Amino acid sequence: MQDTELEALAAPAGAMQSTQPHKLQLVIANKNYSSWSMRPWVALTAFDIPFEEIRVCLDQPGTDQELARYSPSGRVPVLLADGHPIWDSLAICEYAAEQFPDRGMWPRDLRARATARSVCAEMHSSFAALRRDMSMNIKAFRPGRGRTPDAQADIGRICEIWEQCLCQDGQRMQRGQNGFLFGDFSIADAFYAPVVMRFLGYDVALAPVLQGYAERVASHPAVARWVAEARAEAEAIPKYDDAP
Ligand SMILES: N[C@@H](CCC(=O)N[C@@H](CS)C(=O)NCC(=O)O)C(=O)O
Repeated sequence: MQDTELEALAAPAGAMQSTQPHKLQLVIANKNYSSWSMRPWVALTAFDIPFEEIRVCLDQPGTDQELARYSPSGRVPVLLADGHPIWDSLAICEYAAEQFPDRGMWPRDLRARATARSVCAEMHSSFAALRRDMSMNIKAFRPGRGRTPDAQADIGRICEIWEQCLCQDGQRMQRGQNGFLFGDFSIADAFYAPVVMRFLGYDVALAPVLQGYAERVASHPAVARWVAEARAEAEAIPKYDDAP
């Protein structure tokens, strides 16, 4: 069998036909409140992937109809790739990483990449108490609020993940130099960026190594741009502003 035939067999289904889309549109919600929207927006922005932003303001009279125009699930974020919808934050990042393999959105090392996918999947499927009791609200400063036992347990688990990634044996120097979970900024850091905003906004006390990481994420140009644009948003949604 020829090498090219072997490569074709090894490639994920459909990969050989994949062509770069001409037009990427990312549909998001309010930057102040939408933690799910923040993740792929930060990832695409951090890796210089050009996209048009479509912002739908949550909790308005026409919101549901507007979301239904773009999103099969009625939720955002949605990436429209030449009009084809990808309606989940992790699926969007995976799609971008496949379409732009030269950008290094995932760690290069196989085991590190597997761990990065694991911590993203855990972020995606867990931490319900943190989401409920300490909702993201970039404009607000609410020291100490929302610290229910379940939210505190989620904070503990997130700190454990960060510590494991930042301080792993044999990787400490390499990762420490770059300062992100897997050395260079990756999708994993974009996934934890909304948690960083919560930790800063609710003034969660962190060990110095984790505080340093949180500050590095907050200072990353893509994150800083999202935050600046969130602060500039005019609309306020009482349902979210009055939340814990
Ligand atoms: N698992 C989804 C969750 C998306 C989600 O819950 N999005 C919220 C916005 S932050 C939403 O669209 N809410 C619509 C609404 O509440 O009407 C993802 O990762 O994209």
